Amino acid sequence: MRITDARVIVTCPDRNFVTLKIVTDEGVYGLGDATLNGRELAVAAYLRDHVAPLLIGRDPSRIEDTWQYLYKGAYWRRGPVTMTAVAAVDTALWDILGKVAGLPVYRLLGGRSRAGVTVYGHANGESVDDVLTEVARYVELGYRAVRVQTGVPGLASTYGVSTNKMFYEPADAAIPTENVWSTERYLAHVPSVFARVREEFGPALKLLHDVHHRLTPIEAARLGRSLEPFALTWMEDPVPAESQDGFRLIRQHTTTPIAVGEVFNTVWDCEQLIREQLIDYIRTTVVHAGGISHLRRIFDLAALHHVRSGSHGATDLSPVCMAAALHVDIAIPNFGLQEYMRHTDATDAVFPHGYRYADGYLHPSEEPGLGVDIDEDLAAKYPYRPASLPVNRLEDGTMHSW
Ligand code: EZ4
Ligand code: CO
Repeated sequence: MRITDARVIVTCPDRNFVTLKIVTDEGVYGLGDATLNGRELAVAAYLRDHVAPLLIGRDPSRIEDTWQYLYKGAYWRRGPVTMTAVAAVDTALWDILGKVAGLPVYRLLGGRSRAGVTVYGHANGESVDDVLTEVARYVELGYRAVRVQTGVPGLASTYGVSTNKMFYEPADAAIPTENVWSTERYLAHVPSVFARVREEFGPALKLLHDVHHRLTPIEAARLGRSLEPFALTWMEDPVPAESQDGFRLIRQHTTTPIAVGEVFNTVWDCEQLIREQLIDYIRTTVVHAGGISHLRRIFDLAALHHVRSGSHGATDLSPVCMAAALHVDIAIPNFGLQEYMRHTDATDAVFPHGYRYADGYLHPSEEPGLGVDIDEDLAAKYPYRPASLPVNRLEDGTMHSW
């Protein structure tokens, strides 16, 4: 079997997605998600101009060799654009392998390790009362884990608080929206939110919170300590993670578990964090961390050091990524949680898929391969629309992490 075509499909059914479709001479094809929020066309060009020509004529069953060829062969290693492109190829090749074998991909990864993939949803609201209503809605839907974000008194808008409750979409304008941030106001507010949520919902519900890289290590240590009475499952992205040493300081001060990694691209971004047990959950995912092959390598390293998976699963990761993530999640020994933000009806129509939600769990498709498709005619009806993630400034105008 040989690869005859590698097409890049850019579509915007309510938001932008980039998809790689690898076609073979036997008619079998595979899909890979290549969406990098706000930088979609960079990955599309990387794939179209630099990767697709190298795939033509290759044997699609040589998944590891193709990964190494694209990673080592480019000379320029790592980085979100490169690794998202490599991920798309890898994911599509696993899809093809599954279809050829007649097996869902998770069975090629060693088979089922659990009954279902525990997912968490996003409860968010301007006020604490609003967020309690949202948490209740997720509990009613059967969720066992909920991420809680609220507005901060004195700040006009806050990360993670949306108007459309089921489809949080931060990339809201072609030129980035500007937000204002105050660490002082935030730190003074968050513990009271979790006190109320715990009081209402009791001890069994898993609660999570995303700090979105906005604190320094000692500020994050203070937040973690102040949240200890409310027993969070994790505090996410407490500090920008370019400096892995920062996590050691947080660790010295708090038992609140730490999750990080949605912007990581390779095992090298987290190997110190994992090896030194500075984190509890690693949030790398298929699309941004080199595909199924590389993600499994990260999770295997994590398993040696008591670190569990917690893959990113926001709306900007397409149903192709979600399908692939679920095959990994169901198979690995050290699965923790999977983020699950629902896609809109338009997105689901462009990407028909066999995975399904029931009672707090997602279940991967039992179809051969990933169990997800793309309707190319429908995709063509939704042309690309420029959309950027917001930026963040402190109250005095200083640029800050968003
Ligand atoms: O801001 O996916 O945990 N989830 C998140 C996301 C990210 C977006 C960025 O594209 O932090 O909502
Ligand atoms: Co996050």
